[in-house]
Amino acid sequence: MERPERDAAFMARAVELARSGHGGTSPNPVVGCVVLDAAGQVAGEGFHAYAGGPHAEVVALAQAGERARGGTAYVTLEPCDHTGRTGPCSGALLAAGVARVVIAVSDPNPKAAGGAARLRSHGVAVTTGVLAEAAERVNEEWLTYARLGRSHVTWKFAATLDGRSAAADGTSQWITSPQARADVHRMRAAADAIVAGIGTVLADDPRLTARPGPSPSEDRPDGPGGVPGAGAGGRRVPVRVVVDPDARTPQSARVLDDQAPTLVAVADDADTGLKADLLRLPRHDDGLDLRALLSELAAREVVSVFLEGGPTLAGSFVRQGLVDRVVAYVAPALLGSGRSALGEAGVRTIGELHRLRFDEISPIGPDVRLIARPATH
Ligand code: AOF
Ligand code: ZN
Repeated sequence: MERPERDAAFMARAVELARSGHGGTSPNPVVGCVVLDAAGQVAGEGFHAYAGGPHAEVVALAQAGERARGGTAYVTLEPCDHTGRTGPCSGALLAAGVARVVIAVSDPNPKAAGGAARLRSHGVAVTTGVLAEAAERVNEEWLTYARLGRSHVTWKFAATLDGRSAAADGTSQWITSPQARADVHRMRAAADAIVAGIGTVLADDPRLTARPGPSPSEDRPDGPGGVPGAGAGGRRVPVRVVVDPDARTPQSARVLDDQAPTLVAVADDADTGLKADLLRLPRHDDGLDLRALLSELAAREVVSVFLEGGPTLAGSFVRQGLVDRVVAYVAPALLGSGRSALGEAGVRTIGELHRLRFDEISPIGPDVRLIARPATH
């Protein structure tokens, strides 16, 4: 029997469970699952914690044991129907005797999809699309990667209330608070790649490494920095990517140290003797074809990109329509003249402005964190 309000409430819990896996599952999705017994009581909960680990459904079913028989499973992503790193969840749900499965979002991965159809063909009642928006949001990086075959891009910047990221003389230290910088580190550590432009590498010589906690003395203010270290659960260290069309990265740049892998993206006609892992890409406008960059990164299982460092590069990403999420840390301060957070973004007249939507507004210490997405997303 369908009960929309109850369904939404249990799916909301499954979305929360999925969120617990965030930052650890790449290149796999975040997935949450709640299993009810036949009487409608919660019998098991689970989430996917790391690629290669048990799927959310399997974790929740194990907890429920025999109580799953005749019960209902709520899953944020269509149960898989394949044997990849682990066995098919459709089969596990059938073996457990679950009578009904409620799904938020269909699986866009052609290798794994088909779980809903298999369950239905075995007489299980299947409801889809429940709380789809929230389940899309929690898994947005992976869904972008799986649907579009490119990495998902978060552009992060810190600025004053009047939108400046550096003073007129180029200094930019400590626009935002230590709390905001700690928050940036948490976000950065959850990404698979940290991307900066050659301008930032030449101006600031950042390490572009990520680690979980704040360490202001080692840190750069609002640009990348910090000491290396893996995030939770021994996950991969984010790969560092320098967008450097003309191969101007100095061999001595800190981004080329041995603390994390680094890719230097150069134009396919760039002439260079740089000893580094080079990624050759077509040119586009004044820079590189960034869509090609994101496809190449996706081929290397980079699901999520954290873009920082450089208004010029950020402008190119915006111009090429490749920013999926903007995270802005805004300090209650004014600079007036100074460098804008965003460079040339292809807007000639007001009708061409890039319209976004604010999705989250959170105070962080004395600052504000704004999360916005393109109005079309
Ligand atoms: C997950 N966790 O909880 C669910 C997934 O490589 P595998 O065998 O782990 O399979 C990965 C695919 O399984 C993944 O791309 C997605 O399509 C599907 N569902 N994956 O990692 C889960 N339910
Ligand atoms: Zn599965």
